[in-house]
Amino acid sequence: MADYRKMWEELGMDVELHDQLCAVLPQAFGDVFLSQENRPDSMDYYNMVVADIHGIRPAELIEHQKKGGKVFGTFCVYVPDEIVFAADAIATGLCGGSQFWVPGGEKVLPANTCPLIKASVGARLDRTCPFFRIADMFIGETTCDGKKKAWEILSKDVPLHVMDLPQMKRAKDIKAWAEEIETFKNVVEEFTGNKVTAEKLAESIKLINNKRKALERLYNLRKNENLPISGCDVLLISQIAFYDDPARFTQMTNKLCDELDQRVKDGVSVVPAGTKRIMLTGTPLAIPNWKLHNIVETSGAAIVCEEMCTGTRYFENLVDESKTTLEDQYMALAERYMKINCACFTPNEGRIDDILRLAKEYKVDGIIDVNLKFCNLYDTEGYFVEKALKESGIPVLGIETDYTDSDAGQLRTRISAFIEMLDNK
Ligand code: BJ8
Repeated sequence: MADYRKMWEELGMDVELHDQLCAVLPQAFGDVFLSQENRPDSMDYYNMVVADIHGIRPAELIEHQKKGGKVFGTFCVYVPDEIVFAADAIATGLCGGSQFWVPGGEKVLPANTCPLIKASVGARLDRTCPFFRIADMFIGETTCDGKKKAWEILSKDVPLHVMDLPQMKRAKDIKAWAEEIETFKNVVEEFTGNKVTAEKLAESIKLINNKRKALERLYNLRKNENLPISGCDVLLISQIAFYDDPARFTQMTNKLCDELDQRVKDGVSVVPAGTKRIMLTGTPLAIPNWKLHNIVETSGAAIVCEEMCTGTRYFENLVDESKTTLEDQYMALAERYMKINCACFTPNEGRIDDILRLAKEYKVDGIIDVNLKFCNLYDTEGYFVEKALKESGIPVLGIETDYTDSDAGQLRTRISAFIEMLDNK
């Protein structure tokens, strides 16, 4: 990692505590990613981004701020980045995926809060993540109860706007979300001093749609029998998508896909023929949470799809680009975002349909239903997920985990037994 100490100090970070994180990340990254064989050459870009994760992109964001631009930090795939970019601002994902930040969150939150929320709050309050220092405004949403209450705590420390997400999908809810998007636009305009015009919004809708298309192209390549890229690498790319510059990310991901297209033509696979194909479904895997992918892919199976917010929920469905007035664009955005099927909605049958559809499209042999500890929403919905999969004859393993490594051995045992059962089917 290059020396960014001065930048971190100027951000008011606890640099000594942060050093402890910097000391372990390269090792973890090397163990999970660099040890893989036959990786595509184009992964070099993503390796570089992660190697300097707290340096390169933060420095770009600070440059943007020096020119008078604003940075908005987000925590959920329902928050429309399009509005932010249309105001010449930058949106960056902020979800915490490391145990390193959890104790900081536990200072103010109940211990039985999900690790994603604890890590996100801890990263801000302990001042150990540059992204959480740089963001001028945080954007929360009314998804789960834990997040709603966490916003109240974070808002004492940083400007924070909460978007009121409906929890049903009737016509009036979609209309309400379109109105909420308009309110968000007003907040962003006021905060940045920049006007969001229909032309600007049309441009940013294209920008983000192009990112979605690149990710979809990448995912489609995983549908091949010969798997051109590992699940670990795709997870990393999905995680980077949340904070990299969208135009550059799109370009680099399309470049990677060109290489993968060639691999498919040449019949190159990163796993031996007959390797069992696993799909993950459930709660998001925020960076640097690589635990499950690493366990599955070092236990003899391959992950070919993630029905997660760090996965298909992030990129499926495009925003209609044909609208030319702001009113129509808010509605087009609302319609696209309300197609995401998060467990905070009731009912949420669309997610079950998605899982069954994806299982077919990616020709999966088995599914692991992943729940982050204390996420009541996904845990409860797991009942329907597992029931539907059993009825469809798709083997499923339900697991609950957190960000610690304390359950890694036990998870490896259970996942290995699951893969062995698939191998013997
Ligand atoms: S759209 S999954 S990003 S809310 S895991 S914090 S739900 S207790 S992250 Fe999420 Fe948006 Fe839904 Fe996706 Fe709460 Fe559950 Fe924790 Fe969660």
